Amino acid sequence: MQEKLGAAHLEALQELGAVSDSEALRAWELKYLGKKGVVTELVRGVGALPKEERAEFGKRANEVKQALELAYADREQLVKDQELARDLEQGEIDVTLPGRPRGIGGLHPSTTTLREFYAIWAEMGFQVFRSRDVETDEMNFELLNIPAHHPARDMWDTFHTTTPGVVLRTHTSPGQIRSMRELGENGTQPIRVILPGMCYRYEQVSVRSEIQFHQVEGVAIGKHIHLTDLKGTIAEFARRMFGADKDVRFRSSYFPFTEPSMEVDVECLLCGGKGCQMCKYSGWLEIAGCGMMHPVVLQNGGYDPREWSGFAFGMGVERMINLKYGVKDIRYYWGNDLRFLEQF
Ligand code: FA5
Repeated sequence: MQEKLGAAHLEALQELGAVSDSEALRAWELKYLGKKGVVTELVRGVGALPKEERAEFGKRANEVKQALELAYADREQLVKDQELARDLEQGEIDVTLPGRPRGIGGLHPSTTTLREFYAIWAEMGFQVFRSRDVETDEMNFELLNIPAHHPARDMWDTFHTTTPGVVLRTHTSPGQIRSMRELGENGTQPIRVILPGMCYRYEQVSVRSEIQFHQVEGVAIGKHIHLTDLKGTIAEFARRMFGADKDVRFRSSYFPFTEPSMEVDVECLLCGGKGCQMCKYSGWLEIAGCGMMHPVVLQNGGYDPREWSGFAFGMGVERMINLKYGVKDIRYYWGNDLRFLEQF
């Protein structure tokens, strides 16, 4: 076996020295190092040797294999260089051809849409306030008028961390409390902010629902803010976002942190209100939850609800992109499929 190995080594090196093109190179690799190659078979044959010879032979066989692999890599480089030189000489490569363009990447549709949001809301007097993704249970629920064990907690399936009382925010609403406390100067200043960010829910992923998605929250606090201000503001946003000809409607709803609470629908962008698959034949598409801020929440933010009032809203960004561009499956956003992402 040792002699066979030595002979195979020599023969392989000699043959490799004569190889001058890629085809012959591939054939050589198959013959010596392939699955059924000479050297591979020899290595495999170690089991047939007497026990005391196996270790020595195994070691030597590996050395030969490694040496041949190295020699192959060297030859491969040489053959490639020679082939390129030959092609250039024969004019098979046209060096005057323009180079292949390299993709430069682009912005994610959520990012471009968020930027669209910022521009529209900035024109309407709202500044961006950033709030954290990892929240306390107190901010995410309790201070928003959702005490422990309150049945409304079921509205938000929560990712808990290993630290008790610390969760991934299920919505951007905890930013209501943070913005009031940070910007309100102990409940003495009016505020008008939007709070964009990623939210996380322990939900069954489906065509409509992801476990992470962006929301944009809005908060306006002042001394004479009424329901009409909320309706006018949201309707104006929808007109700027989806087109001036689109109708908007408000439906009564329930959120523990607003009273009264509403959901906002915009006329279906696909069928213009006639009814289609996208709007489930209702003619309307939901774009936001909103309402007048609950007195308890205002108080938790440092404001006296007898003097101050405000409104808040929360919009789902990816669902809104779905509506705008007729995207049928929310899972595309984090699927990293370039065929989808490159369309934006
Ligand atoms: C809320 O999260 C409230 N915090 C909104 C709010 C804010 C109401 C301020 C009143 C005042 P809701 O759970 O409905 O509400 O979510 C708001 C929006 O987030 C939905 O309309 C939807 O567009 C989006 N959304 C909710 N869950 C998902 C999900 N799993 N995947 C993608 N988008 C979602």
